[in-house]
Amino acid sequence: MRGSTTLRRRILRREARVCVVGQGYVGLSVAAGAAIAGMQVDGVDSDGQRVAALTAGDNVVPGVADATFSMASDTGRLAFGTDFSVAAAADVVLICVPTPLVDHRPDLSAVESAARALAPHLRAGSLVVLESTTYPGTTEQVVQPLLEAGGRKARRDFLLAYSPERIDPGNDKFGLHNTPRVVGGITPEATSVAADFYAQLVDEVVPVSSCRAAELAKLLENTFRMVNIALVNELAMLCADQGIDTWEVIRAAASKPFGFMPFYPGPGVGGHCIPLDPTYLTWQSRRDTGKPYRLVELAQDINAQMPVYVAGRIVETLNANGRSVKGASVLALGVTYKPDVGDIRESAAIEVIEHLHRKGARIAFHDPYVSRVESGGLRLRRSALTAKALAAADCVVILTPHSSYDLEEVVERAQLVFDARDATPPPGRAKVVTL
Ligand code: SAJ
Repeated sequence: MRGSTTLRRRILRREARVCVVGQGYVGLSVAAGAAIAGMQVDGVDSDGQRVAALTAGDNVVPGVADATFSMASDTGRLAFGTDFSVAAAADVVLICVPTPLVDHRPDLSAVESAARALAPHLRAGSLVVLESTTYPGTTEQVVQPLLEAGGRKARRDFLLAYSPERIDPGNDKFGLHNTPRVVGGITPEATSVAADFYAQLVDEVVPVSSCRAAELAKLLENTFRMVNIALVNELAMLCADQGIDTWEVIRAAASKPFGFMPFYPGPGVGGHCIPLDPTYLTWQSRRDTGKPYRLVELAQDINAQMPVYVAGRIVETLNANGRSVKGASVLALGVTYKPDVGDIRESAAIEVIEHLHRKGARIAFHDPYVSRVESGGLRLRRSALTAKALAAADCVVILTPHSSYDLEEVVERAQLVFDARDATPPPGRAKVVTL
């Protein structure tokens, strides 16, 4: 590309100006990282309220540590706006917008509108990187043509690459700088310049030969998790049929110091990554090859049935203790998608209590992060977690074991406990049934 030497030099000297489109936890994290690394950064977002708050120094983005945000703000090199024309001054443009599923199909509308908005402003001699999680082929087949509609041509006028985000909100062990970055470009030069850019932000860069390899690597990471969770979820069903303690089996298998990685059963798979990313893979495989990705689709089916299965086990537990689920008082502890994260997206715990509600149970819930649940006919306000409430419930159900819970106290006070996460302490488990 014309100007690539100048671009690379500006990047290596950290004089490059960076434009980050999308100021969610992914975009703001990388914008903050670039500012802290010494570069001038413009964070662009279509949400004017979010832009105003960030400009005022308020960290309104869950998943970005306040310390990181204030450190970046204090550099004076981080500005926010809604105007895409700032891209005209940018050496590096990062696209970090959401890629949700709509009716189980990838929705790239945010990526497409970002690319369309950037196209007229794209500067000759710049680098564009897509970070949003997506299916193989998106960068070259969707983003590149939209960017070129502004008159600039990829390879000649701008370089284009893909680098998947690996930001894990709330993870205080791995952050932007110490999580290796996979980078793949439309040309070796694009890969190399993009790798130079990320090398200014992270300790380790992992270059690959193409955008598609990088796009697929991200999907493999999270599909790997989803499939292995399904493996142990189905194991839990088999163990229950045979009276074997699933958790004991997994702990025993995990004693193997090589060739094994433990996963644990539960009410199902929630969150903003694991339930969604594999669908990008299965959808693209069917669309582009006509072939199903059978293992992944089967694993998704297994995980999808866990909320109903867990609700069924709770019904059996009530029944075994002389209670019909109809009219039974059930106190659910933890409704977020995983412990110690205040996020209910795709939460399997909420699906479990919806099923119990439909079977006639009288549901109450507690969760330190959630004050209301309004889903599937449920309209609930958080109940107080008191000794009285624990004792009064026909069954206390542990769905998401936040670390703030005193589960010994819960078991002590409750008449009956269903523990979907093997979270309760061993002694005194007489009235505890585990998944
Ligand atoms: N889950 C199980 N059993 C397990 C592990 C998870 O049932 O053994 C369930 C959780 O309860 C949750 C869902 O699966 O409902 C997803 O859990 P997760 O631990 O994968 O957490 P996420 O969704 O926050 O995944 C993110 C991902 N990070 C990014 O995509 C950048 C994932 O790649 C990380 O591995 C994961 O965080 C992590 O390790 O915390």
